[in-house]
Amino acid sequence: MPLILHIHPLSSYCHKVLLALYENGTPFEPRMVNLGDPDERAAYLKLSPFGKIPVLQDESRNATIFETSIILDYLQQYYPGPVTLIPHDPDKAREARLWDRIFDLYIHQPMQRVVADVLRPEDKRDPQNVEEARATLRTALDLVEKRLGDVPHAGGATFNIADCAAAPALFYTQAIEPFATTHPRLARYFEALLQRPSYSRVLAEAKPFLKYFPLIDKLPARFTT
Ligand SMILES: N[C@@H](CCC(=O)N[C@@H](CS)C(=O)NCC(=O)O)C(=O)O
Repeated sequence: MPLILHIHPLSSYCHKVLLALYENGTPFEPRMVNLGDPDERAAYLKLSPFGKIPVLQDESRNATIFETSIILDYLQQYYPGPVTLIPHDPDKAREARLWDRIFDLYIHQPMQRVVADVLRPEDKRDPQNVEEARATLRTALDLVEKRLGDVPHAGGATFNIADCAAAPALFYTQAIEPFATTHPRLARYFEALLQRPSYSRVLAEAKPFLKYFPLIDKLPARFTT
């Protein structure tokens, strides 16, 4: 029974898990979720209590896992591959998890707050929320820029969970707080992530859907043309 991953190809949190699966060549069946369809949404809420994607289903173990960091933890425990997503050494593991949290909470989430605001009707927009999200993003980008002076990967010496979190968060952040010239180490790090076959594949699969990203005109043209 293969693993099933409920996803949408445009979803940045889905990219985080896809990256881990592709890095390790883990077999799985992708299942597209359309949260805009009321029936599909109602069925999906039984799997994912907050209605978020992705969700991993492992029928062979009767397990349904949500929250991307926990999905990666699960994959490492039950479906390990050549890439160790979370280091076995406890101190290194804590470091990798810390940077996974920094990317999710202080880059990915504020990036999504800004995008969500663009999607709202004009009279429901919240400029203060957007400015606060942007400020958090800028603080986090500066922090990662400093951090990358010491280590080749955000969470340690080799590719790990923090890199899975970083790639999709940084991809969409380019449309909000472009960092290519202001944060040279971060830009080099992001370029290195783009060179990985796993991430090229994720982006190639997302490309036909990018036209639905509301800030597509703010992404560098090389990703959209
Ligand atoms: N903390 C969650 C975040 C997942 C998340 O926000 N997914 C987005 C797609 S990128 C989603 O499902 N959004 C739909 C919604 O919030 O209704 C995780 O790490 O899995």
